[in-house]
Amino acid sequence: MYDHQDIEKKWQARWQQENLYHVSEDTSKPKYYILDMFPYPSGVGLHVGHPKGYIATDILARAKILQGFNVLHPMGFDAFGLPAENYAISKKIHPRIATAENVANYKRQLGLFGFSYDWSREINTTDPKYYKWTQWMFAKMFDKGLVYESNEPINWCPSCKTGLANEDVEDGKCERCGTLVELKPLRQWVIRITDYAERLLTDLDKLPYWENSIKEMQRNWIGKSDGAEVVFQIADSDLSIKVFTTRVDTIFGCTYVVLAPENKLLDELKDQITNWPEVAAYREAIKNKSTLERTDLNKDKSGVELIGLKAVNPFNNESVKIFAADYVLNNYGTGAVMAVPAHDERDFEFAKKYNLRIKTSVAPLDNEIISAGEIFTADGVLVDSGEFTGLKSIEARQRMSDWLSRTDQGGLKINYKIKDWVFSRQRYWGEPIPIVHCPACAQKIKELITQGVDPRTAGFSEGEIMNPGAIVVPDNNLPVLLPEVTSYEPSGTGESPLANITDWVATTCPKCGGPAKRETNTMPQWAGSSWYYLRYIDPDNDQVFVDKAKEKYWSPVDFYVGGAEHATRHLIYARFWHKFLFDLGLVNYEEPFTKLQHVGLIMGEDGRKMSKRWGNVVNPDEVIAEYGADAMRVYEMFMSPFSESCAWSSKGVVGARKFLERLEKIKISEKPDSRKILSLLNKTIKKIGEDIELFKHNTAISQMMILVNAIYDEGTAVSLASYQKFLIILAPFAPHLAEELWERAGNSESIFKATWPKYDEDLLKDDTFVLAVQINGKLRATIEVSSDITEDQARETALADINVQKWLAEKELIKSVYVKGKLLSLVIN
Ligand code: ANZ
Ligand code: ZN
Repeated sequence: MYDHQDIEKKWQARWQQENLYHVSEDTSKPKYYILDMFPYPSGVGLHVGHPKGYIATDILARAKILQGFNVLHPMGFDAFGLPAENYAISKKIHPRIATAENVANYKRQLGLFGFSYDWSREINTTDPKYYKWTQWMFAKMFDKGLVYESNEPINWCPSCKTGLANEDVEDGKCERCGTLVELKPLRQWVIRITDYAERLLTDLDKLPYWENSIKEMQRNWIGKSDGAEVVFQIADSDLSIKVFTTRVDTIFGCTYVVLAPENKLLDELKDQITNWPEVAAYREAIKNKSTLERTDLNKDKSGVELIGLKAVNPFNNESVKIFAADYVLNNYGTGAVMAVPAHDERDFEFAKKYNLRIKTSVAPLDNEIISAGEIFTADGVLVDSGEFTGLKSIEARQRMSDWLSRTDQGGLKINYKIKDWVFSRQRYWGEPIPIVHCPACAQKIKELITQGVDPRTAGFSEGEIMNPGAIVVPDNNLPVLLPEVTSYEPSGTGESPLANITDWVATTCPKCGGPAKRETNTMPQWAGSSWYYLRYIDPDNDQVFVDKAKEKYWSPVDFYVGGAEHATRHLIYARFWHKFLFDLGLVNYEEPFTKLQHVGLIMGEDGRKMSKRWGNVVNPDEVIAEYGADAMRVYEMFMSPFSESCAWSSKGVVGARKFLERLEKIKISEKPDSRKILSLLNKTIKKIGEDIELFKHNTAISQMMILVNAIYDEGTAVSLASYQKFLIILAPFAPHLAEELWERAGNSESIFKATWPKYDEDLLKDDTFVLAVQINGKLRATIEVSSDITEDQARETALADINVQKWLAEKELIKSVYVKGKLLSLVIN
């Protein structure tokens, strides 16, 4: 009888009692660290899509345990941030209480699956014992001068009422709520992640076990761009415009220059711009336009000429018009471009609209004719380009950049698309930023600098000197606890709700003891998740965030599984954060994750994304109650290749359940197994071992199904030895049922204390061979036959073969000789 409810309850309790999944460092065994992207516990609980990755890592963890590894397989909760806070606001429950309830519910649900987590290592990013270290690491970044205060316009979500990092914006919309983001000037803390851009890029080559698609997404996000900067003097002015271009070879075709409307240079040039009111009005008009709208090729271009000003092309001293136009972004390159309408699409569109000159300076190499109204954007050969005429684009770029640096008018320049990390949020539910603002210290730093004294000699850190008045909270005052509040709704003013708690805000400066104010912005959700995998290694340590020797033993993470949506967010932040800790000598390896695997989504039965809106959400609690966790596990692993998305099917669960019911009925036989069964079992052992590692669970399961069918063909019974081997390879997939059958077979210890079976190479060979049939010494037929065929059977089989019969017609068989496993020789007259 397969009573899944009894069986699953029984074994989950037993595992817990025996503390089966508790691990510690053990140098006698190879280590294996398997990590899931930890969930943020939302109010609605898990749907059946969430655990897909967890099932796969659990299978890997259990297989590795059986294979003799010391396996670290932890779980925790990423519980700060907008989803938790928005849920709390909508339900009018304090986020701390709501989060605790949600975590409890998630743990209950995860428990139903029988996962092999070492729960003694559970972490929660909202626990002060945890976020103390998040704050501590931020403070180290601050000390190192990697953090700066800025008032630049940033992405602002009017619905979430907070500033966002570039990574939080998808197609111009807030990644959380889908609202179109605006640009808003805001005081904010920014981390200089761009200092790590080159390493984040080149070290991708050290990650051979990452999926290429994810590495490519990171490369694009980092967006390295090789080009040149060129200085255009402004005619009759001391000022100049620096542009960034990847196509300096086209510069003889430059017919105007464009500044981003926000470019500060405009303010400096104000007095010389005769149509300033028009320019100012344009600036105002485009203020809230999203980056997406501004850069979309298909959107109508707009701009305004700066009348009264001309820019001088350093290569030919030609004076060209200057525009302010919003297709140029202020926060990329230099916020200014040289426009070459003959060779750049956007410039071309703009030039057509404003009737500007279009001048060709690069021609195709193969004399291809460009028809009128078409532009040539590829590399080619320079024309009408002074002394550079005739050069190919690549060489021209090099020579022209050399000339620029020789004449001090620019030169080679590399730009990255990745932006510094906007790290403050104007929300309640996050880690307080461990900074206080002290006017006296600001004054002191100013004075020291005017006296020519290095403020470092007075005990100020690099960060404090860079951000005068911002004093970092010293280690022994951490954590800065998130204060209890009654009203935590976002204010929308650009101030965090913490700003209203005056007795919390008012504090004393840890440097000078004078009155100071606490920073009231909080950290983004990405903060706590940037280093959590390190904390699992040493979760209770209150001296350091992780003991370096333990870290050396367990790191790097061997296998990391999670959603592809994190490719350019969490996975960039965590790699950066890790490199920073590595530079401080606090961790042993430069990259945190050796192997990365993304999970394909599970869609609703109707093929749509599972959502309350479509009413197609399947709750795992119900599936498990009806069919059991093991059936659910087997089904989710069997439904499709792991990284592909696939629709849920209730029929599929029934199929998985039937498979388990069938194998539950297999009996133990006294007789030895047939060669066929032994061969199939050994093939299955080999295949399952390989497939689990490759995350090809679907083919592993179908191989087990083939084996079970073969056992049914032979009386539904196998020898005890074979039966036990089969249970062990089944155990990672259906751990409860495997334990139960293991016990019924007479074992008293958990199946997870057993050893993964070795397969026998000899038995992998097919149990058939190809019989060569010779007639009078000539090869006349080849027939596949069973390995245990007798001489008589071989002759009968040969004589029945039509290729043999052809030669036998009206002839008499005189003699036959059989060479076992190879050949049958017939002699006829
Ligand atoms: C002149 C030119 C001629 C350009 C040509 C391209 C083709 P990536 O690869 O993205 O780095 N550009 C530079 N700064 C910009 C900004 N702040 N906003 C909008 N566009 C900007 O592209 C660099 C190219 O994008 C630069 O090279 C510049 O246009 C434009 F036939 O300069 B190019
Ligand atoms: Zn002070």
